[in-house]
Amino acid sequence: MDVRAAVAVQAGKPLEVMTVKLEGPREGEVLVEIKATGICHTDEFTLSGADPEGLFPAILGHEGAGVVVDVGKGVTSVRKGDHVIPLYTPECRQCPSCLSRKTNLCTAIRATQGQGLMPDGTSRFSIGKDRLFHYMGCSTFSNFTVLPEIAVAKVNADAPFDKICYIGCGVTTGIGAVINTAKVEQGATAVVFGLGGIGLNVIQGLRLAGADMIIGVDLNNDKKQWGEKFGMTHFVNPKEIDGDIVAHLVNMTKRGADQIGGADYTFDCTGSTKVMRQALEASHRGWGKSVVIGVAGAGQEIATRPFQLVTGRTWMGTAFGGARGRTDVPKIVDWYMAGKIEIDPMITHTLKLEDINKGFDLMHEGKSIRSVVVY
Ligand code: NAD
Ligand code: AHE
Ligand code: ZN
Repeated sequence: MDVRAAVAVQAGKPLEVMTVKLEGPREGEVLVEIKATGICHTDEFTLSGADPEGLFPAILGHEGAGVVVDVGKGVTSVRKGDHVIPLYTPECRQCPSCLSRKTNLCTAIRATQGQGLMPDGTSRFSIGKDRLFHYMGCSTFSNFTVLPEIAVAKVNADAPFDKICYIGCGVTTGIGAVINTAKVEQGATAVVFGLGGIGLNVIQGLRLAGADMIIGVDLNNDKKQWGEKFGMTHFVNPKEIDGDIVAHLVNMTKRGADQIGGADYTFDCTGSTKVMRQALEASHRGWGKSVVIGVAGAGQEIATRPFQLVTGRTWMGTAFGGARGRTDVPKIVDWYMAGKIEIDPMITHTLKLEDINKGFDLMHEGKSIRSVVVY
């Protein structure tokens, strides 16, 4: 069938909106009409050419919501008409990782997903004789896409597509990092570096978990009011303080008889390896946990003095907030429908597919939290 897609033709170049061919679902696959998709910083990361797994030409996008319009042979868990959210972290419930109960990183299809292909090693997208790569197993920058059955979460059909698409990455990643990965407790102190589409969801996750002191750090002063909307209690712009940001944060979080500072939990939501180090070192001696959420480009590495770890800090990371997609995503949609979490105010821009590059421009300019393309 003919579909409309924004194609990443080449690294560092704007997406090109065009008509491409999509083959129907094969065994174990579903065809989904994508109704809306968010634009995440990770799409920009891959488009920029910094992603070691980046392939071109490809159809990017991994934060979608839509309706199942056809199913391949053997599909049993969803049917035509179901509302679904594509999952870049699938949940097969059979691989050693799923069975371990220790991780959400299902390995059933990770190898082919990283090669931009469906599990049988082929692509469903093409232009003429040329194949187009899938992206993160989702390719939501197309009005129709094909996904493995294990990579869709069936969700409440009353939920609005243009809001719940954000649960396909940003919302789940931010809230999940707090609840599943860091396991933040009531009364905790926390620092969130980077108040964008992910960081603000970390902040609302911290509010949900009952954290007392929530410090937001961003180079952009406009983010202060954004953080405050979702529960941030203090804001720091590293460009506007005297001296080192780590010492500043340690000082702000001093408490107890010994007056040792450092946050119980810190989160990197920037993708800067320099910030990742600051986040670790701003966590509390003896028990601080620092969670890396941001993704960094090929060749970049993190560093710290081993002393930081010897003295009891834990450096950890999270993908998709540790969420098991088919199990947890429907619950997060229900939290949204029940008013337990907020999404609407974070969706600052709604665009047509033809204007998708404007969404990337707004992200670069620091003017958007989330831009959503509505088909
Ligand atoms: P975004 O562009 O919306 O927000 C990034 C924010 O960081 C901006 O507000 C920016 O001003 C701020 N920032 C940049 N450099 C900074 C610095 N040195 N100090 C303080 N603040 C700084 O991006 P996003 O969509 O929120 O994504 C954030 C990161 O998370 C990206 O690296 C993205 O690829 C990654 N991500 C990871 C996962 C995962 O599963 N681990 C999921 C989604 C996104
Ligand atoms: N391809 C990159 C890795 C990018 C990455 O870490 N992606 C996260 C999701 S970001 C969503 O916005 C993820 O899920 N990682 C786990 C995985 O299996 O990719 C690189 O550096 O190679
Ligand atoms: Zn994302």
